[in-house]
Parts: sequence; structure tokens; C-alpha cells
Amino acid sequence: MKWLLTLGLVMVLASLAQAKLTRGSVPADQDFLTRQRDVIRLCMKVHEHNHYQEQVDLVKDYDPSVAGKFKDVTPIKRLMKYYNAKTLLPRGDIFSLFHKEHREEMILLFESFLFAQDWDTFFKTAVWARDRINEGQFVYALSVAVLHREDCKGIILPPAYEIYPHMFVNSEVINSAYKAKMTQTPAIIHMNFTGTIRNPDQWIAYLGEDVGLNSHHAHWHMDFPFWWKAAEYGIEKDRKGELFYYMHHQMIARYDFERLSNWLHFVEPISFEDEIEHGFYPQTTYRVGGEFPARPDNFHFHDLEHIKIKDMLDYTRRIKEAISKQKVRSKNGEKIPLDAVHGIDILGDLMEPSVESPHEDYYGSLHNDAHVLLGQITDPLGKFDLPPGVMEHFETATRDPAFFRLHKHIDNLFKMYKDLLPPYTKAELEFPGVKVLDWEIGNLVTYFEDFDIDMLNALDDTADLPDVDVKARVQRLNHEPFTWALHMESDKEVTAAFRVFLGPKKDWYESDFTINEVRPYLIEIDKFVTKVVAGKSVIHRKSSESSVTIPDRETTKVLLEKVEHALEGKETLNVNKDERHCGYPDRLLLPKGRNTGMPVQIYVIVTDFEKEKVNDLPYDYDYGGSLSYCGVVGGHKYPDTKAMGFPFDRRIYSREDFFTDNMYTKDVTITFKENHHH
Ligand code: CUO
Repeated sequence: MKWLLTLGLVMVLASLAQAKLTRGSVPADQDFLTRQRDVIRLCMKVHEHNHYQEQVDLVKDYDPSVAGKFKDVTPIKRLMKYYNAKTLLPRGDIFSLFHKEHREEMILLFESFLFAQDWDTFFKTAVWARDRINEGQFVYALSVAVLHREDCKGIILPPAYEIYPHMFVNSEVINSAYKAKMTQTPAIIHMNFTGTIRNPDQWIAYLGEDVGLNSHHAHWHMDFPFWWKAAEYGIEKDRKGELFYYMHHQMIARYDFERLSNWLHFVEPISFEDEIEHGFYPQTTYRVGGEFPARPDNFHFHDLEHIKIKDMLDYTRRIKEAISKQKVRSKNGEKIPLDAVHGIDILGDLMEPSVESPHEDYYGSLHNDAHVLLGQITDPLGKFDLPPGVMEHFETATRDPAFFRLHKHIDNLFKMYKDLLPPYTKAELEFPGVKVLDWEIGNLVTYFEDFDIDMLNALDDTADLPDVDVKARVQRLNHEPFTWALHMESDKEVTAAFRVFLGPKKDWYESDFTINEVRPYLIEIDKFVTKVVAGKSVIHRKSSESSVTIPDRETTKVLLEKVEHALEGKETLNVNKDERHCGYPDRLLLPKGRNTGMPVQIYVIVTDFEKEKVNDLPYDYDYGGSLSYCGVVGGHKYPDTKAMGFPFDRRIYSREDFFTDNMYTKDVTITFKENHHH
């Protein structure tokens, strides 16, 4: 009986978790379902030639540059020219977005996809390309196109770890998967995080190697590509530079929180002149092209042919100079002020850098080049023809602990800029007439659970054997769903913005952090807008509603089955065409904490949304979720004018100066349960 009750509760909770998913959902029509099926099929077994007969027939005599309808034919014409001249990256080779020629070819394909004037041209061009263009370039261009084409709204892309499992699971798992297929025995293969417990970085590998975190990161970079030509594509990316800063800042803060959960010190910024203390052995093998290169302990940076260490120092110095003068130089000699409104956005564009960098020749390509320097560190001269390192793909970069060190270096430059801005005044912080009286928060409990990665696409069909069910089983962090209730008092009805942060309370010696010390380490766990009525009221919120997370992904196999059933009329599939797939998975909302209970603090600030809104859309307009780290897409403006990370993005002198009646902070603990059973 008790068991039944628990089961009932779990089901209620599960349906609550679905609530965010189904908001704005409508039953998918045949047109949509066909498109969804076709896109999934394009992403299946991408290393093999077109194998769905329909797709093969569709492009038998198709030349997109002749038969297709494009808004601008230049990209497809150029692509065809290179294709016919056989100068494109061959199929089977490893694609890296950081490689200039690889990228430029991919952009031609992407632009062909984006400029296709109807679904028919788009789809046929994709089927054509799938057979002829390098599969890495193809999947990447297709994914970014699907995320940006009007007629693809709502289409779900398979997660990267299912398209290329090779990049996410270690070599042993791949070998076992082959064995399973050869012997036609379904298998679940257990996989450990890389390295051993003797390597302290391995203690937190559950975050860096989490496929959901990697998916989020890769997806973010597809929503906000650094190579995006907004004017040409006719799609603006509002506050893209600031989002580059903020999303990565949040990743670093989260990493540091996990480190403290495990009693490790906060991560040190990388220095291009010093040894990198901890090495990294990815123990992962490309499908073709060998193992991901490893980096031994205490390894130095080395000059590459096209990227020099000295350049990185120069770029860093010039950026620091611009920050301290609060001005950057543009290419045509202008001085652009780094003011409080635009400064962070400009710096983001400049450091990543994106197409919008004010002066790439002068400020260089600090962040992107550093990814490449790290990726090629063990074969800088290309003597051994090693394939790209994990740092050279957004899908795998966070696996290397040096990723967080690099981004800490970048983040510190952003912090240097923020620290020069005046602290927020009382007037900027308060919300007269609105008070937070109390905050009730449920228990924060985390645990590890098993997660299975579908290995279907890791197995080639060459052996003429039917596929068998093969899964890699990994551990992943999760938390119990929790709710909270904020007790408010207001002298009038207001539309209020709520920003919620979580931070560690005590350092490694069990002394309390000051508010200014802990400020850079706060993670944003929610942000939303709602009405607060006059008088006393209570605002309820569930962890599943958080604006930083998205619900867990379905496996592509399950999704494809549902789509096929819906096409046959056996069931209805609901689709929310605005739903985003960028964001931490819901289960990563909380850091691990400790089994003894880690003391943390939760903060909320309530502000007047009427004063910060940027448009007249309804205050509860659904931007498709995960707004906090992933901004908004679809040509919308970011919905408020406050700096991301407000009010903790600027220096704070003292608690007394800072806290106003519209803020509240509370001590809570995060307890990690070793042997957790639902
Ligand atoms: Cu996301 Cu460095 O920008 O990986």
C-alpha cells in the first residue's frame, strides 16, 4: 500500500515536471510529423550513405544549384563548385568548427539551407548533402538551420550524444558495443568517468562529462554561433555577447560550486605562460581518425603554426587596457565606450570573438584560439597528425578540466570590467512598497542515478547484421523535485520580476563567505515574472519550472517511434513550436552538495518589471523556456533591461548597504544521498 502511494506521488510529480513541456502545446499535424521524422532520419547513422529508399530516390538526379529555389544562390553555387572540384573536407574526416576552412565550407552549406525558399528545396538539399558533404559539417549545418528556419519551428534535433556516441563514451564501451552487435546480444555496458580517484579533477567529472551539460553547451553555441552574420541572415541575436559572458560565467560558478561540494579549491584561471598542472586523458576514440589526444600533467603551452602564445598575451593585455580605459578601439579608429549598458555585450563579442567584434585584428581571437591551443597542445607542429582535442568541439570541451580554467581566465576579464562599474545604488535595488516576509523551501536532496545512452548510431551497418539494443550506462547527478513559497507583502498590485540565486555559505575552513566574496560564485537557479496582489500573498514555485533548465530529453528512438505512431494515427503527439532545447537538464539544477549536508544560501530579489521590460508582450509570454542562460531567439528582444546576473554582477560593499526589503536570503542545506531510492 505504501509502495502504491509512493508510486502515485511519483506519477503526480512526473506529470508536474511535464507541465513546463506541454505549455503552449498543440497536436502536431501530418506536415509537421513528416518533417520531424525526416530530420531525425537525416541524423541517423550519419557516417553511412543515405539508406532510406525514399531519400535515395528523392535526390537521384537532383542538383540543388540548378533545381532548388534559394533566396540567394551564391552559397550553393560556391559549394557545388568546390564539391565538383573535390576540394571540400572529405566524408569520414573529422570536422572542427574552430578550423577556418572547415567552418567556411560548413557556412556555405548552412547558408544554402537557410536561404532555401521552401521546405522542398531545403529538404532535398539536405538529403543531397548528407551523401556528399562531410558528415560533421552536415550535421552541424543542418542543426543550426533547423534551429533557425521558420518551417522547422518545434522540430526536435537528436542530442549530440546519440548522433555521435563515439565522442561521449570511452573506447572500451565502443568495443563492447561492437561485440554485442557481432554476437547479436543486447547489452548494457557500464561506463566510469575518465581517470581514477587519484586525480582530484575526476571527483567532479560527473559535471564536466555529463552528456546533458555537454548537450546544453553545444546547443547554446548553435543558438548563438560566433560566426553568425545577423544582417545577412536577417535574424538578430539580442545581447549575444553578454550571453556569451553570462552563460559561461554560470558554468564556471557551477563548476566551482561542485568543487567546493567536494572540498576542492576554486578553479584557477589558465596562464598561457605556465604549466598546466593537471593533465587529461579522454580515453575516447573517434570513429575514424584515432584517439582523442591526451595531455600529460605539467604540460606547457606550445606555439602552433598559426597561433602563438605571445599573441594570446598580447590580446589579453590589449583587452585589459581597453577595460581599464573603459573604451575599445574599432577597426576604423573610433573609440567605443564600454558603458554600463553595452560594455559587457561589446566585450563578449570581442573576446569570443564573434562577427561583431569591433576590431578582430587588434583584439584577436582570444577565446577561440585558446580552445585550439589547448586542443592541439600535444602535437603543436602536426608531426603526428593527431586528431583535434576535446577542446576543439563544443560537444566535448567541458570534459577537459582545462576548459574551466580557460573560461575562468576569460571570466576574470569580464569581472575586471564589472568591478569598475559603480555598485548599484539603493534606488536601483529597491522596490518601494514591496516586501519579502518569509521564504519556505523544501528539502534540497541530490543523488546519483543510472542513465543509459543509446549506442545505436555508434554501430556501423557494414556487417550486415541487424541492430541490437546496446546502451552505455553512466552515473548522473539528479535531485529530488522541490517547491518553495515566498511570502510577500505589497501596498499595491504589481508585476514583479523574481531573480533567484544559490551560493555556498562557508569556505574550506568553515568560515562564512562575505557577500562580496561569494558574489561571483552564485548560480542563478530561476528567474520569472508574475503578478503580486496588494496585501499579503504567497508566490509558489516548483523546481521543474526553473528558467535555467529544460526537461530531460527523450531518446531519439522513442521520439521516432512516437512520431511514426502519430503519422499512422495511432496516437497524438503534442508539440510546442516555441519550445527551446538549450538549457541545463532539469536534473542538474542543484549542485551535488555533501552527504553531511552542505550549508548554502539562497537569495531572491523582487523588482518592478514595468520599469525593466523592453516590449509590450504579456509579462508571462512564453519564450520557450531556459531564458536565464539561453536568452531568447526568434528575433525577440531579451525581455528585460537589467544586466544579466543583476544584482550580484557588481561589487557589494556590505550586506547592510545592499539588502533591501524586496530581497531575502535564507540558509539551507544541500544533502547528497549516497544510496538513494525513489
Ligand atoms: Cu562555450 Cu569556450 O565557449 O566553449
